[in-house]
Amino acid sequence: MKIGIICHPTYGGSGAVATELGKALAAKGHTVHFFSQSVPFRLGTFSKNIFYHEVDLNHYPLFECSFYSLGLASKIAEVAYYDKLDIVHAHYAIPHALSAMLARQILEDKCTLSKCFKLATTLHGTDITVVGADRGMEDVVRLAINKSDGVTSVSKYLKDETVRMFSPKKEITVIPNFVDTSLFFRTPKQEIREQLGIKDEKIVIHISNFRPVKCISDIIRIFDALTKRLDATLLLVGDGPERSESEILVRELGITGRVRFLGKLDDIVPLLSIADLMLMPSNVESFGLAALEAMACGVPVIATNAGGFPEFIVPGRHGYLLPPGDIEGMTEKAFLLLTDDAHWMACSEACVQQAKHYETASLVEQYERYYTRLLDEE
Ligand code: GMT
Repeated sequence: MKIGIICHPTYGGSGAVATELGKALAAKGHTVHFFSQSVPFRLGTFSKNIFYHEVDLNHYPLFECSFYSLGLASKIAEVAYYDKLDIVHAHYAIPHALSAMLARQILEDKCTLSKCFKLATTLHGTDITVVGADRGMEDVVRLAINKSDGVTSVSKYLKDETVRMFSPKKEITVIPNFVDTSLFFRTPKQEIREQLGIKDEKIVIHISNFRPVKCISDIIRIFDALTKRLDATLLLVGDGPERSESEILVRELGITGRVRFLGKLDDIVPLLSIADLMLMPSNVESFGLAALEAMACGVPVIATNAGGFPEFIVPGRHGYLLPPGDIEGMTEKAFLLLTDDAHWMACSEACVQQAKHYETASLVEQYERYYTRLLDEE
């Protein structure tokens, strides 16, 4: 198949899912064209089946807006026409599915619609939250969903939310996030601990784009309470709007010596491999890919019982799920996991087994079958 993938290049789950999907499809012999504003963060090195098309943000001095969506539409139309794309897979309804719809309209005169690409749209969550915050966007998201040939969501939670808010005309298929367990597995390296100046203490980790929804201050407060009872280091990987406030809070609590802000890192396996606990106290996560990647590396997770987490984290077996904002409860569970070695070991092993149910190969096959189904439909 010839597949176009539209994704955000930024540090975040949707870009990671889209990029890993495209790489895996290319490795299976499909031709994959990526469309993005800059090179997606996990795209990596050359592959003969992968093509990358950068979309110009087209800032004109006269206008205060960017023409990204229009530039993207025209780029998709051009590539779809000359490279004969079968499928365009938009990661996010807005603006990506809308740009793909516009590309189809551009092509209407050039090819009959039956020969034009099929549009698959994957919802990752923020489409829905954007509408939650701004009802004025509702119709535009509904249009993108209803005009796609097929829509997938990354969790049952997100599917239910989408049905509740948009009453879409078509069935939404759940295809969860995935992890490549041949890359994400535990290989603890002493030199990583040494480079970080960590001796025998426990290591707590969090990885995200530091958006408010991630509740970074809760992480810092849980960790602060924990360090009053045991020796530990907190690794904060990633960057984003909450970073400065978080650094201030760490200084105010007097725990700068125990907290490392490591910034954005592509290869997180060496850090996950030495971690004892992942904290993800997000207000909501449509799935929570970082938690799954941690589990593949044998790291139990303490997260919230909101959104998609309960679909793959079983409390007591892979970590614990608590209500958003329950700092005290999360601290207690973190303390339990970090002090009961037998319990930690059982959780760590169960996490590795659970991650295998979300193996890249089988989820990529689901996407392939999904594309084939769309292509077979009239
Ligand atoms: O979590 C983020 O802020 C990034 C966001 C994205 O668009 O990259 O992640 C969303 O998509 C991921 C991949 O499907 C999911 O694993 C994340 O849970 C989801 N984030 C939220 O729902 C907050």
